[in-house]
Amino acid sequence: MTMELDHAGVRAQLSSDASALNLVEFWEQRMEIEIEEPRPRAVPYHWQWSDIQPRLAVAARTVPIEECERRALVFANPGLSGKPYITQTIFAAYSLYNPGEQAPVHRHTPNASRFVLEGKGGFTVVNGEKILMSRGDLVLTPNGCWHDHGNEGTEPVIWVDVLDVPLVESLNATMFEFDYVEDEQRRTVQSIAAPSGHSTHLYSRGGLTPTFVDHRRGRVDHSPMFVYRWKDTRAALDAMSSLPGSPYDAITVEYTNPVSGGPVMQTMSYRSTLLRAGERTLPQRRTSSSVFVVLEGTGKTEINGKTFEWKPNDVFCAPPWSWYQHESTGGEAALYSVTDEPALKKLGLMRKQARNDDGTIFELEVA
Ligand code: GTQ
Ligand code: FE2
Repeated sequence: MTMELDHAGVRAQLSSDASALNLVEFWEQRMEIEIEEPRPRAVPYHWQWSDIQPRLAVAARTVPIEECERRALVFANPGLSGKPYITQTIFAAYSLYNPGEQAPVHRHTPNASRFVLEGKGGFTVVNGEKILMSRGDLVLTPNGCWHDHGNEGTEPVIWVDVLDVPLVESLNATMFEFDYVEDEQRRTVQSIAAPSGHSTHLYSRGGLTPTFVDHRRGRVDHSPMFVYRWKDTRAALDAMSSLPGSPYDAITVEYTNPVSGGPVMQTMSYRSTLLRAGERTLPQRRTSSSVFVVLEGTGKTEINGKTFEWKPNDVFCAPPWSWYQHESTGGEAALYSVTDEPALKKLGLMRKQARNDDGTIFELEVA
């Protein structure tokens, strides 16, 4: 037996021993570990309202609410092998409730929100506060807050749910609870315990915070204001619309916790962007992932060289570290977006870059 064979034999034995001992040889997998740039499995993708709306209508006719509890068509990013995730950290879905339907009360560790697209009469009860909503309103049901939904109107209501389900699940911290008890009885809906308009009356005027209430409204820290009205957001965007804005984000506002000034939830940041007529942002990329919902206008967004032309109620996503830039093509446009930026920031992993017209790439400050 030669030395070489010996050596090869020893190495082969090492490999099979390692495998039997549940060890992996670093040098066999280092390409999977020493990654130079983020390698998201999620891909840039766009869902058109014209494809979704008829299927939601079929689901509304044929899937009883008792069977589904929440009648949702969930975005499954084609890069994520059929998982119901729009990016590796974010879950999103279109939900439809027919008049009179109800989703039973529950709570969970994933943070959740809905952003209303159609219909009047939809409501969510969050920790005893009943919130009626209409187009463009953002309603929060953060980690640990009891919530039930319903539709007391005369037409179907449709909204977009956004949750941090995959992020929480990647940490194996998912918990859903359905055993809501009031007066020692198990209930499927909450009784109303807060005055109508509570969140709005207490918190909706920027720069003024009430001193006579406990701002903690749940098990963990989050915004005590559970609803952000589109009419307020639109008015804010309008009031800012003659300012230069940002070359990367145009006129963007973040929905903030009125007490801390920080994001409304610990893991996700919610924003609305106004693109002025013909405005085109410069390309940027971020280590966070983004989900966009078109509220007003038409436009196109280029993500990693692919162009997505959008219309109202369309949804699209930009995975981490993908270059993206927006352009309005029919007058003003308004985009609503959600990112996992607060989670990345807390972990020291948030980075942003921009690219100039001449191709130069430079770092943007992470605020
Ligand atoms: O509205 O409470 O799409 O708990 C998925 C899980 C919606 C909700 C979803 C949920 C909800
Ligand atoms: Fe929920």
